[in-house]
Amino acid sequence: MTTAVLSIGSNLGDRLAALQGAADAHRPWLVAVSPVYETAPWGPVPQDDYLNAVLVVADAGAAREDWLARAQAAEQAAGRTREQRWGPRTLDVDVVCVGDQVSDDPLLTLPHPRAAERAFVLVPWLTVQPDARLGERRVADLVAAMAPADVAGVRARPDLVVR
Ligand code: A4P
Ligand code: MG
Repeated sequence: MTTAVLSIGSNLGDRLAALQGAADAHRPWLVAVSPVYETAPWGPVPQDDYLNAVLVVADAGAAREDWLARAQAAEQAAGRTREQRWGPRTLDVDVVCVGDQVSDDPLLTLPHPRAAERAFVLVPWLTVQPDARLGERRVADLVAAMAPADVAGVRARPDLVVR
């Protein structure tokens, strides 16, 4: 059995439809879907705000590579093309963690190397797994240690729901 946490994000086109598409693509394994958040863009590229959410998925038969393959299939189904690193995209699906597995493979690094510093990953994740851990650290502690402005940039959108 592997349980994985996936971060989903969109800032191009119909953002909510893209997130819903990611949930639909993972329907057979879907355990929980976080609320939707509108988030200030992270990283060096100026771009529009994202919608972000987190999916928890589980599959007794899945290896970690299967979660990456499923994530990339969902991106392709959303019409994702790979252009600029950290640039705008119809759908990004990142594998945040697969159980407590650790990997330094550049094709699938686990836990995701930038998840711990991203409020747009950690804040939604906490809503569905309040006791979540990222490596040695509690996600709640990571959020508590973040700059307040980073956390404030992650705004709940209760009017937008992914199921
Ligand atoms: N890869 C390695 N480890 C992983 C993993 N754990 N999960 C490899 C997913 N992929 C992993 O990813 C590049 C390569 O990383 C893949 O071939 C895979 O084998 P990519 O999706 O092709 O490229 P990318 O998405 O441009 O790069 P990256 O590093 O995933 O971008 P980020 O870091 O996800 O940045 N701001 C807000 N507010 N919300 C966002 O969702 N997203 C980005 C994208 C930037 N700013 C954002 C958001
Ligand atoms: Mg990505």
